[in-house]
Amino acid sequence: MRAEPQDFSRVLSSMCTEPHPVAREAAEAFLATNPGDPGTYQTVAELETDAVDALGEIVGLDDPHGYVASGGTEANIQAVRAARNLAATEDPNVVLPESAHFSFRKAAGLLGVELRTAPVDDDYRVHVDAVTELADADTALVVGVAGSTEYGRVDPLDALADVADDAGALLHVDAAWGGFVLPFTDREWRFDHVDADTLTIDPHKMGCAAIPAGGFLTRSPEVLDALAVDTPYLESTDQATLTGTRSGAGVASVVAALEELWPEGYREQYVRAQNNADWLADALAERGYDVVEPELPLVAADVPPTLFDRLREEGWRISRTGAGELRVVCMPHVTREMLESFVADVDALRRT
Ligand code: 0PR
Repeated sequence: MRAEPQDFSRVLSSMCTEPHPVAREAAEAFLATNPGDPGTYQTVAELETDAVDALGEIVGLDDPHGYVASGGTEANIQAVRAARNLAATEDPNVVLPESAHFSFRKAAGLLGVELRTAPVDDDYRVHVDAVTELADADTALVVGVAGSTEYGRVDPLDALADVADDAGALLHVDAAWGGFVLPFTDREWRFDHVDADTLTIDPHKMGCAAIPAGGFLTRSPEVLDALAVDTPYLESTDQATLTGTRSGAGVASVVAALEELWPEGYREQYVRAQNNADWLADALAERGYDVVEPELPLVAADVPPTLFDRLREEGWRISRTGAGELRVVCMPHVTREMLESFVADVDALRRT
């Protein structure tokens, strides 16, 4: 094979990043292990317990239950699946913000649940009144996003917990991207602030672990029980994960990254990313573009489509929001020098 792996020097669109060197090393060492078969691959199974405990500390859970999933999609599907399996209705629905990730649409299709989508307000947070109106006795799950894919916003999670409680539904918090930056802000998103039942937090995004490493966490063992199937020919008796054979590389890299970076390394990473996002937002605003205030390290700005296309032709990996804005995610590999060079290209290309 002669292909070069990804060059990150112009990647501004991704929610993934280069893994930390210790995470890369751990991933390589555990490439041939399968935490889906803990009776055989005992070391990686023990590492997964360590990973879940460490993620529990980040999300404010003393006694966490869960596992290292393949990513946010799997974790979100599992949240819907657990809620559906626990719901006492034949016709379950899930109420979620329109800003929720498209993985919930996959979950709904797979699991036969109805999705009820609530609009967001002027600041891209879900309208709690709309959620309240959509929820009823058949609601199995209410979803809130902590760090939304397009604008990095955090929904009013406490209010959503109340709505879920009134409807007899579970609350799921999707912190797939936000989970490793929110600890360093004053936002209330953790299990010890919010009465959430399940949560997604992806080490392969801001956590600097190797792909695939997602996190599915819950406060109650009943949720995992609701996901478990019997496994007659394995040493272990049941399995709650969605996939069978899984990546031991992902699991080991989570433990390595967290040992190395939690909390100080992640704090420094957050401060640098947020400063970069604020700098880019100011630079784009100074040039007359409408910019969405970056509350977390993610910038959206309304630049003309022709400029967007020219920047892509220059090799910048940038993406667009549903509304068509330029979207830049200030991941750890995104340096100030990269952004300066990007803004220099904006200046050069907007005049042509
Ligand atoms: N939840 C949130 C809030 C997410 O942002 C994402 C992924 C997921 C769940 C799903 O995670 P996995 O992909 O690990 O299953 N976020 C977007 C995505 O990759 C990020 C994105 C969007 C990246 C648009 C690039 C882009 O052009 O789907």
